[in-house]
Amino acid sequence: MHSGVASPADRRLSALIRHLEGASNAMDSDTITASPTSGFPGARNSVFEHVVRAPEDPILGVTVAYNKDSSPLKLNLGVGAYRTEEYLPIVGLADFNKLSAKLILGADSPAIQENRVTTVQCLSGTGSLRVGGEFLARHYHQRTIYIPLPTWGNHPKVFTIAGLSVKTYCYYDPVTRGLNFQGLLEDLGSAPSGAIVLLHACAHNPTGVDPTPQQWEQIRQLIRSKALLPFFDSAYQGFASGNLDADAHSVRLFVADGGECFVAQSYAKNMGLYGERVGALSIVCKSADVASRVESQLKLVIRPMYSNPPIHGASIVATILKDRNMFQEWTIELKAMADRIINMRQQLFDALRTRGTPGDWSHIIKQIGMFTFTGLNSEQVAFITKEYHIYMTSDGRISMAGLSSRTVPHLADAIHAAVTRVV
Ligand code: KET
Repeated sequence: MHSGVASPADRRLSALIRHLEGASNAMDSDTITASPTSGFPGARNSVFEHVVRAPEDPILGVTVAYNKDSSPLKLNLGVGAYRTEEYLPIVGLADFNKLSAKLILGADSPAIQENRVTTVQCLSGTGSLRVGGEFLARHYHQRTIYIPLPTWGNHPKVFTIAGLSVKTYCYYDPVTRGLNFQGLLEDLGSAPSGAIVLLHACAHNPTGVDPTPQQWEQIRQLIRSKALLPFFDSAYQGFASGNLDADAHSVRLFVADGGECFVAQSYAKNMGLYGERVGALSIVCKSADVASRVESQLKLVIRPMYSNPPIHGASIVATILKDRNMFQEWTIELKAMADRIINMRQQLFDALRTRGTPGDWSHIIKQIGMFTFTGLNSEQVAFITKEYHIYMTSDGRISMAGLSSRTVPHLADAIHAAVTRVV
């Protein structure tokens, strides 16, 4: 399997192989027990009450039926694979899905215990957003999604191609370099009832500006009072504060009120699995019955898009999430990464102060997550790239993860020159 020269990635994967071997035996022992649900006694019905149960896929559905059969005589001649275990189901690795829901919603989440969350393995964060978007375009009565201004540049493209109509809501105030909370409340307050709202779970990209817990609570109240549908993008869980639970606070706040929401998770950054394309889409519903019908329709979105997801990355994630020691080791590494980024912020801030660079640079240490939204304009960015060979997006966003103590002085020199020479 791993022939040729061993790259660092290959070596990392080889180190995991012994854990992966025998993983299938361990899979049965440590799963989340699903209590029978009586449905959530909410005031309103699910917004997906009308979703009908989709039939199983004519080919992959044969394997689903085969897997459920307990007869020792069973024989699967359905799918065109030399060995039937070669393909994952359309929704991905069951263990990975359960563990992913647990990671974002919390180990003791009533929504999980009540079986009203459906989680499907998708192609990293992007694929999770895309599948969620397309499901909404097909089955939800409101096809407008509000995304923050600014946001990750791929959001409008993903949701437009999925079939939604994209609008923006106020988020960032360039003057204060902080949250335009009033503008946000006004824009969401005047959104049509039922509209979808894209929220960055933590470490907002590109601004590094997150609402406070009190502001999140006000946002939640507004969203619920207007029956807006929250769609969380969680691409940086653990990367903002270094604590997985703290970084899931916003999502858990919304799930705790019993209402419905979507969550797209990515393991690209927090597990360094960029190239494995491993992520998950969870849809929290009002009842187990709705969740299972929603899942049946998610399969109809996925099957013609890419059929079923790859197995390797999800196996790595599941192996780490279910092993107490590996999980512990991972949380320690995450904390170290988050702390290193915070340390880089401090070093860059200090370096600019030492140089007497004009302007208030305190936002560098205030912002959260991987990125600093410097406030440099596109001309200054072009100048820095041309004269200093430092590359960043034209909106002035720099990835703090790419910085080291060795390169901070070079960047500080470049920023200093840009703000003093290019207006
Ligand atoms: N959401 C956000 C907010 C995000 O920043 C990214 C990636 C993704 C989703 C998708 O990540 P995936 O690799 O599909 O799990 N952002 C970085 C990389 C990229 O643009 O693809 C970035 O902003 O640089």
